Parts: sequence; structure tokens; C-alpha cells
Amino acid sequence: MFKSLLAKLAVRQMSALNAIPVVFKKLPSLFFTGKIKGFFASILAIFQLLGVIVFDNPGPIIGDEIDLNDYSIVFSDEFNGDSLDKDVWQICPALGTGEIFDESMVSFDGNNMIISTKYLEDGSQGPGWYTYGIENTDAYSNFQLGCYYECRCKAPAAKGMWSAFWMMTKGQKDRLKGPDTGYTEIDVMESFNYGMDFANSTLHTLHKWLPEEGRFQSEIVGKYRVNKDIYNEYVTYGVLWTEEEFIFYIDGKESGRSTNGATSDPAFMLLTCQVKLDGQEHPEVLDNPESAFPASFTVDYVRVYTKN
Ligand SMILES: [Ca+2]
Repeated sequence: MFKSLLAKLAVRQMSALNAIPVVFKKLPSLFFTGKIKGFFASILAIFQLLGVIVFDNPGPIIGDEIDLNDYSIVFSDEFNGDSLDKDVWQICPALGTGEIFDESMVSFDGNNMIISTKYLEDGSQGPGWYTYGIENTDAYSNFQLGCYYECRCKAPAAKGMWSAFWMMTKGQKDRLKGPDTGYTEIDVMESFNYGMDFANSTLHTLHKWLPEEGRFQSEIVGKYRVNKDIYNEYVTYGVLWTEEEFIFYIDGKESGRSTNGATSDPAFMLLTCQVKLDGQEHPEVLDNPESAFPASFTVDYVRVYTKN
């Protein structure tokens, strides 16, 4: 029976199960060295891990910190200017959830790029929910494995918003021109729980398009509880892309890892803010007070590091 129960657990729940003894082993040394705060934080983490296994709740972030001392920045956009660098970024094609991407919704405050979202009666493409999304131009779509990709941002504080920092391997663009060889989508940060259960949490997800089977193979690597107000405080979300796996980080601390979709195909990055409309009769976005808009997805920077 225990075996059949185990078989029903998703990979993220199995990771939580495997993490419990690791955290448990640290308890005596934390207690006997007087690190009482760490001791109780570990006890709490064990309960949170049980919540992941039993209820599929967001889990705690308990991994090691990434050491970037051995890394150098090979690409960055600090978004400190007053416009989008069109050599690097272009508008992301529509993502099919019903919102309208319009460049008028992107602005700069000297330190950040801000993607604003608002319903406009008189928008350039008629009435609708206006927002924006960017992806790398072809010239900047050759990011490689071996690098650490990081974005520092604040998620929009409105119900029904879906902000994301993600990557896609080049096969996604190439399939439009030639044979479809498949691709991997790496969702480093997805935030859509403002004002709902599991606010202040984020998802890491991998989707692998298998053209010969005509389907996506998807894996939620994990849902993670960030111990911060992610709508008003900056958080960094990152992924270290190695030959064998994707290792995810939140504020520099490992949150989860996966071998699914490990690939050497080059990739491009995307920053998008969707509105969860999806043809719903009553989308959650309508439950916000008027004062919630324009909602802002605030991005301080995107950086790519490579090992020296
Ligand atoms: Ca900045």
C-alpha cells in the first residue's frame, strides 16, 4: 500500500519526502550549538514539507545558496534607462489568454522597467485588458547551458495577474521556419496568486514539446513559499542550467531542481504579464478594487552569469 501511495506522488512531492530526513538530521546540531532560531525554522520546514506531500501546498526554500564568486556577468539589462533596448528585446507574440500586449503599457522610472496592466475602453486595439510582454530578439536568442539566469522583480499586486520570467529553447522559434525538432520551456518564475490562497508563492515549471508525439511533457518542479511580500519587495528568481538539470533559486537559495527537459539547445528569455482571462465568465481580475490598477510588474534587472 505504501508503494502504491508513493507512486501517486508527483516529483515535487517526492522531493519534499526526500528532503525531510535531510532537514531532520540537522536538528541536533542546531539545538546543541544554540542556533535556536534555525532549529525552530527547521521544525517549521518539516511541517511545510509534510504539507507539500499531503496537500500539495507550496514548500519552503531550504537548499544551499548559489556562490556567484566564480561567475562573471555575460549579459545584463539593468533597465536603468528610459526606453527598451530594441536590439535586445521585442514584443512577445500574443500568448492566447485574451489580454492585449501594447507598448504603451511599458515605462521606466530610472531603475526599473514597469509593465502596467489596466482595462482600457479606448485602447489602440479597442476595449480590453492592456498589458505587455517582451522576449529576446533573434540576435539575443543564443543563451547557453552552463549559465545562471536571474531576474530581480516585484510581482503585480492585483488578483488575476500572471507575471512571469521564463525561457524557451530556440526550437520554439525555428519550428515556424523548418522542421519541428521540439523545444523546452523553462518557467523560472510564475506568480498568479495575489489575494488568494498561496499568495507570496511562485512556481517553477518545465514543459517539453515532443513533436513526434504531438504533446507537451510538463512538470511542476515545485511551488515555493517566499518569506516576503513579493508584491512590494524585490525577489530574485534564477535558474542554473547545467548539462543534466535545471537548478532553481529564489533570493539566491536553491528551491528545486529537475532533469526533465535537460537540453543543449540555445534559448531566449521572456518577461511577460498576462491577465488570466481564458474566456472565463467571471475572470478573477474583476474582483479587484479600482485602485488596484494600473497593476505593475516591476523588473529591476535581468542578468546572465557564466562560470569563469
Ligand atoms: Ca535596475
